[in-house]
Amino acid sequence: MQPKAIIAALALASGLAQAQNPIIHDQFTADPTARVFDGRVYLYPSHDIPPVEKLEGWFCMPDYHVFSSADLVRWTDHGVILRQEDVPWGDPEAYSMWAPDCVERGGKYYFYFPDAPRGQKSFGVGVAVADKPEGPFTPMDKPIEGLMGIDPCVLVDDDGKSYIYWAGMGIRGAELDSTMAALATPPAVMEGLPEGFKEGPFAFKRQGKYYLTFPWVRKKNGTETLAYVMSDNPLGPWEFKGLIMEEHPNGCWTNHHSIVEIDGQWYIFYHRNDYSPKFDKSRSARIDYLEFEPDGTIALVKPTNRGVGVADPYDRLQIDRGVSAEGKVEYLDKDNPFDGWYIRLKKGEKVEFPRVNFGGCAPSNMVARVRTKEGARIKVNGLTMDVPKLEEWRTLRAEIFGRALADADTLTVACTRGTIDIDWMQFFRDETEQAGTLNGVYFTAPQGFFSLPDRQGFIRRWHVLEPISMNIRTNVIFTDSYLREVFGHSHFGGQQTLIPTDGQTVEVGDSVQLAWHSVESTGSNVQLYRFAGLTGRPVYGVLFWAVTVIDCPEALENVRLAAGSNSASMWWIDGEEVLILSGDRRMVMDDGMSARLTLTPGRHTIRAAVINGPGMSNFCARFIDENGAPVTHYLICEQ
Ligand code: FUB
Repeated sequence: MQPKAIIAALALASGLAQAQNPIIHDQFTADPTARVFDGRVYLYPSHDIPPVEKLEGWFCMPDYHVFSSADLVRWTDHGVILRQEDVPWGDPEAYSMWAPDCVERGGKYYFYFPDAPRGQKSFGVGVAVADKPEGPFTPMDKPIEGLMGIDPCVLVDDDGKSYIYWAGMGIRGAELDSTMAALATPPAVMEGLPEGFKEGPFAFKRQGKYYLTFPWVRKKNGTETLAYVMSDNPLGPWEFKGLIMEEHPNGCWTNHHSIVEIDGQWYIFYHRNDYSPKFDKSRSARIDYLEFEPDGTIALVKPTNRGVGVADPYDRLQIDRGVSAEGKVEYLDKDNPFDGWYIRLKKGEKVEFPRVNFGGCAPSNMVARVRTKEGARIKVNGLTMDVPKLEEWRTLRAEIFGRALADADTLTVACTRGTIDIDWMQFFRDETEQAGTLNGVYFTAPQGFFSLPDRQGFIRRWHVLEPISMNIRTNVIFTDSYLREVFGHSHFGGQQTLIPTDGQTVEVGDSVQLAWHSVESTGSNVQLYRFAGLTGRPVYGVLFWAVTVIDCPEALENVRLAAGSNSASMWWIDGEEVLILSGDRRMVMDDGMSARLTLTPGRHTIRAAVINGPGMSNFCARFIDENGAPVTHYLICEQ
């Protein structure tokens, strides 16, 4: 089935998109430590800001925010939880609040953070405590004694013991005492790690094995990979196992990560300088899936822009974050990377956006922010959107039909003509349609006893019977004789005489009860396909009956009934056949016309039968005069 795309300009207000990579869109977020507390994921990153003068070209980190998410897709910023000015022992102007961690123990949340002690050129690690994961956190008066270094990470073991790891002349570790703020054992260099610069330790336990993971510069003049060692003991000795992630392809020197299991799936949180391509000390947190091999080793993670989680297509999908072998991804505005990206697709290229959930509902509209110099055509899971030439970015809407997307879990956008830039896409379902009411976008309830033909003379008020199911696979069978036979067959009592009321039912075939609905179509074409969907009936292989009554205050002389339908139809006035539209038809206004008619003053019944196999059923009907002008001086009434 080929849908028809209607394109109209829309002015949509800009809003926050869902979080593909990077996951936080309005600030830099480095060194992301993720923890799960009470089923919710909390993210404790550090916060890069553009460097103050004395730190030009270096890290500049004044405070910490905490973020949380229930689905790894939408993130809530709970605001600042600790500022450098709040740390009693810290230099309030050092901007040295590097990679933190947070763990829960006995109902308290312990936040570990590096900072520069006042008057010293080194780093200490402080602890701030809260009753809730999002704070408020109160920093302790002094840093952890005997610990000099950065990037603290705490492992709370199954036996209740806790261990702290940090970076300072290699990776070190020690047991914490029960206060969670003092070392219970002397710091020890972790043995068994590879040569080369290392920092940012993150330790976790899985299936009885300890994993110590860390950023590692494996090559001379290289940048950081993520690597790991394993052990049977929390403080080693360790055995080197290999890489978790290779160097960033864009040259970002640091990487820093955390690894967490959420509902049985493992994830890696890490960073890259997505929003700061020219300065790699302004970084952004990302997430990807992480898998273990059967022997417990970690499979190499290839960073993606798509990230993790299931996206809601009824919210904006940053289609440029999809997977594309050929499409070129560019910043929307090179001077303002926080504006995000777009993807350029040439004819024959495509982008796939995996893990979308339409919830089994067929969207009725597709909206895309696009630009194309010469005009282009895209196919979205086979649904066509023709885009006219647009020099500037525009938001376009295309009406879509059918259920092609309802069960899709990957959105595939392919360019089949021209070249197109796509920023985002969003789908809309007609909420009233979902609710199954006929008082919505395509139909409203008729108001009062009378309605008028519209300005073009179209009759919008009808009683429509829920469609009768027919086993029709093709519309080529709709010859005049076929139609006369099918429409002449008695499907229900009063087929040619009944003027129904809203909700009245008729019995069709063997005990199938179908209801009549009184509707006012919101457009001049009566969208029977939508009507069928809204009434919960089949939309293909269907026979519709429609009736309306007109009241002529004076005679309508030499008028013609002009109708169009998808697919074939037959029309009667006061029980007399006046028009047949046979064959496999598309709906075109005035597609067929009756002979000249004169309608006497008073009431007349117009009845239509529309039959369709695999197409989108609809019809339109009006009276026109001898010059083809619409006839409008009559009333359409309830009975
Ligand atoms: O964010 C500042 C430092 O950069 C971190 O502490 C290191 O791990 C590196 O990511």
